[in-house]
Amino acid sequence: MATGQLFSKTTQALFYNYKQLPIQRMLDFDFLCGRETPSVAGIINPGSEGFQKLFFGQEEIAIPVHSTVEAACAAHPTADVFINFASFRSAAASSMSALKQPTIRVVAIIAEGVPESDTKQLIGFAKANNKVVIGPATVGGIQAGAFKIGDTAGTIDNIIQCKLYRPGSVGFVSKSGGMSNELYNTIARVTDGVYEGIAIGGDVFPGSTLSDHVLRFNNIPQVKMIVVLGELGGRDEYSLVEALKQGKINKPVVAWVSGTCATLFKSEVQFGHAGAKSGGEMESAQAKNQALSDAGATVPTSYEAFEGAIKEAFEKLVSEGKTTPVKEITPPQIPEDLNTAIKSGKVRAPTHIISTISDDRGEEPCYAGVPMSSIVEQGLGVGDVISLLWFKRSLPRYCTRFIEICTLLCADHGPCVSGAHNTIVTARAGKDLVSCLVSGLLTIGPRFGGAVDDAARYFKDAYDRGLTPYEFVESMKKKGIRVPGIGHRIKRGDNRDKRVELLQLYARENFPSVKYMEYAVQVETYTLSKANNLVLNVDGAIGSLFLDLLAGSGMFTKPEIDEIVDIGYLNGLFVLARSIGLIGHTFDQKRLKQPLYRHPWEDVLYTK
Ligand code: Q5B
Repeated sequence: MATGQLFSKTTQALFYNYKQLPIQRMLDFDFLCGRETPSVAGIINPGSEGFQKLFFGQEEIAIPVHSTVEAACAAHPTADVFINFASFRSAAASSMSALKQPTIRVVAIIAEGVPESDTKQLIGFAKANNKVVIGPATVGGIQAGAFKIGDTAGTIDNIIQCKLYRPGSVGFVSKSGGMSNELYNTIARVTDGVYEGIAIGGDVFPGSTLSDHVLRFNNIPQVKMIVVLGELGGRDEYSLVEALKQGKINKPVVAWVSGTCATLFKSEVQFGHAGAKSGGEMESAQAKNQALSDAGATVPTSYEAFEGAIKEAFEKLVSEGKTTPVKEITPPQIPEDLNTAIKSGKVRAPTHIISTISDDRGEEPCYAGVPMSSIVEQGLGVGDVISLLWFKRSLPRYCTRFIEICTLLCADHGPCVSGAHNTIVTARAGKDLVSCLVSGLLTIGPRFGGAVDDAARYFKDAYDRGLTPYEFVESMKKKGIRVPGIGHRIKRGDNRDKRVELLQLYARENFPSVKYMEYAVQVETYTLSKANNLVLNVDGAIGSLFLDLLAGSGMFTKPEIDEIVDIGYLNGLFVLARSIGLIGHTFDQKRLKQPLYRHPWEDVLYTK
């Protein structure tokens, strides 16, 4: 392993596998330490590229996302740490790719369960190429006040409590990541804090060992003493014993090997980590503690006495003038995330959208308060769903059936009508479904299919004001307005629109009152006396009958009816229904592989 510092205040990392929380925690730590550049230069998210927005202090920054390790390293040649959040399945392959990059110096592997044979290969490659592997099965490490790997040291509150926002003078290495949090706290209480802390991970074969890091700490001038937390199982601690015996470490070492309780069990016990299993006397915590003590490390009598031993060693250094405790500083306040602040009731924020018809936040979506499962269980249909989502209430079955009949009858009216024609031309131009659909829908308006609302408005106004059909039609004529809902290109007095007849029949049989429809029929009688094509058309039939539905069902107040007519809900019925046909025409043209449409010259009058 290279001697000395692994990280500095300008170290930047590439983060493999996008995980919002640990990256944000790294960036928050950066802010706390007063770093000028974010410690994450780029993210590698296999298969995707672009940017991820994250906070750097109060500002939002866009961190580039790359799809491969190679692309990320090429884009960020100064980022020399690779933080690997891949799963145990892909951690080895991606770590090897990173180690092979000339720009990468340190690789931290977070995943647990990486096959030991793969780890051995990584270790071999790293050693041969003078690179450092931390992990697998590690939380990572931290250089106080400079750089932090992923979730190391936990929450910002914990980091502040452990004073990790500025360097102290203790080098700390541990097998366990969880216990390293505990020790950061202990060290902060009884010394001037951690300079650097590394969790090597609990696997049988760690990428770098306790002694690797202790030897490194020994070469860092700012580190004045070293704290080691080992655990039972494996022989890693013995390389540290050797280094101590050989006099390679000249700074005070306070060490404890946890797992002394293993002797209380009758049989061999596997503790949390893969490597935490006493394979024999030599690998027991007792034997390793004894060996470390014999080699010159300060080893307390129990874990409880560990804190006291660290305190004593630090105070000795101070009293001997070998170190001066670092001056305390106040870290900056990290702006709280809006969501966290809202949850804790500290702030309130205005919403940007108001919605009253559906809610998908609970266990299942609700339409106007009715859960989806209840819609299915009650055997409700599309008419009921329209009634909930458009009118925000459950209408009686005869009403929802009427809505469904409107939908059935208006679903299509052949390829020659405006909407279908546009859709067909669009489909033949090779456009996608949505383009074909909207190109057809865009023709719906006052002349074609979109006269339902106006028909309702004018019929209601005329009827409510008590105008005779004659007065109504003639007043419209005077204003130069065609009566909406009257007239058709192919339907005639002697060739009525079957749809209109079916709707009228249904309403006469099911509605309590059809006064508006009867009025529309009287208007039709008058207009037919003027011209044979001025029939009550499908728009007029739906418009007048919906007025009867609104007024007769007893489900709407007068102001609510006025609002529905005023806003114009009813063209929605035609739009919804005709979408079915327009989608069908799109599929039809594509299925028939129809070529680009070109209108024939002969069908155009070219004139000046
Ligand atoms: N005249 C529908 O006109 C159409 C008159 C009128 C007074 C009227 C026309 C109209 C109102 C809008 C309306 C919905 C443009 C129609 C639909 C869906 C569809 C379509 C499909 C489907 C047809 C001839 C003479 C002129 C006009 C007069 C015409 N309408 N007078 N009130 N409403 N209606 N739209 O046949 O004296 O000669 O100048 O605008 O309700 O879109 O199947 O095709 O399902 O897809 O082109 O059913 O009625 O008649 O313009 O040659 O006029 O009648 O003033 O009088 P036409 P024009 P004059 S349903």
